Amino acid sequence: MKYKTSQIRNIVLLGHQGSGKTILMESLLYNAKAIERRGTIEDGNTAMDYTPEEIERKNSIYSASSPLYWKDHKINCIDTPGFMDFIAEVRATLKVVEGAILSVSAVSGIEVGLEKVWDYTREEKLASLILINKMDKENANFYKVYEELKKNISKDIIAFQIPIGESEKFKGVIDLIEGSAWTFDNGEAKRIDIPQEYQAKYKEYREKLIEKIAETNDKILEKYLLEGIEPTLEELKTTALEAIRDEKIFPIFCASGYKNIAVSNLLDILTFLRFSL
Ligand SMILES: Nc1nc2c(ncn2[C@@H]2O[C@H](COP(=O)(O)OP(=O)(O)OP(=O)(O)O)[C@@H](O)[C@H]2O)c(=O)[nH]1
Ligand SMILES: [Mg+2]
Repeated sequence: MKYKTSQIRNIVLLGHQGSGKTILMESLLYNAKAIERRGTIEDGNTAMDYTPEEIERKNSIYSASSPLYWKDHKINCIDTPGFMDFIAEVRATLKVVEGAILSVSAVSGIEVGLEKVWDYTREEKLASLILINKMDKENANFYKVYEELKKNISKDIIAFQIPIGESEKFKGVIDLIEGSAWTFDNGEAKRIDIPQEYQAKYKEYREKLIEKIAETNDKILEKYLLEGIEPTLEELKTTALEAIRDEKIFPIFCASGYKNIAVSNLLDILTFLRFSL
């Protein structure tokens, strides 16, 4: 199949060492049916860390890439090493992509490697999504990491999703724009009603998101603030897309690469995000 430019995405996975990029890539590849089984770092059989040195050291040394075919799109995705000694190589890859996913551990939060790649992506003016990853891990804390990111990285970071459960109870996400909730079975998304106990949180975070998106567009802001008219779903999506592209906002998503939870949503989001015009 031939892909038009509008169906192609070129993106890079960035983040501190051990923030889960290679394992996330494993789930992305699995969902896109590029591999039949998901490998692990411990077994040394991941698609991206395939060199003897990487298998031996149990971390990425080289950038590796693979296309992901998803819903009539071709997403070229580069997995990069987070280890500081190899960061020079990472910088070069930023020249050939249009967007970045910055992986942050839901347990460790901000680490020096994240601060580095954040600076690089700003220098390169790359549209950037932030993924609060490893949501299944003991002591994972989405809200703590989210607040920390807003305070110390950028006030323009804003949640597009909130998690359903955390650590061993992490089972899915609520999409704040669409107003939908999702749980996962072997990576496959199943739509559910927003659970009753999440209604208040959903409303609170959705309102913050709408406000933030509206602030990037005078026309929508005026309607929203002065006339109290909420933007339509279409307006929200278009305005969000432009704001992400212009680096006015940096959306937060959450997932567990290891358990393959909310990874297929990420693929959907990437097909939606036309980074370049
Ligand atoms: N619980 C849990 N563990 C994870 C997850 N993702 C990765 N891990 C573990 O965290 C460790 C590091 O994962 P990697 O995927 O190699 O991290 P990375 O960001 O590619 O690391 P570098 O390539 O060194 O920068 C491994 O032991 C993984 O099994 C996750 O979603 N949940
Ligand atoms: Mg890696």
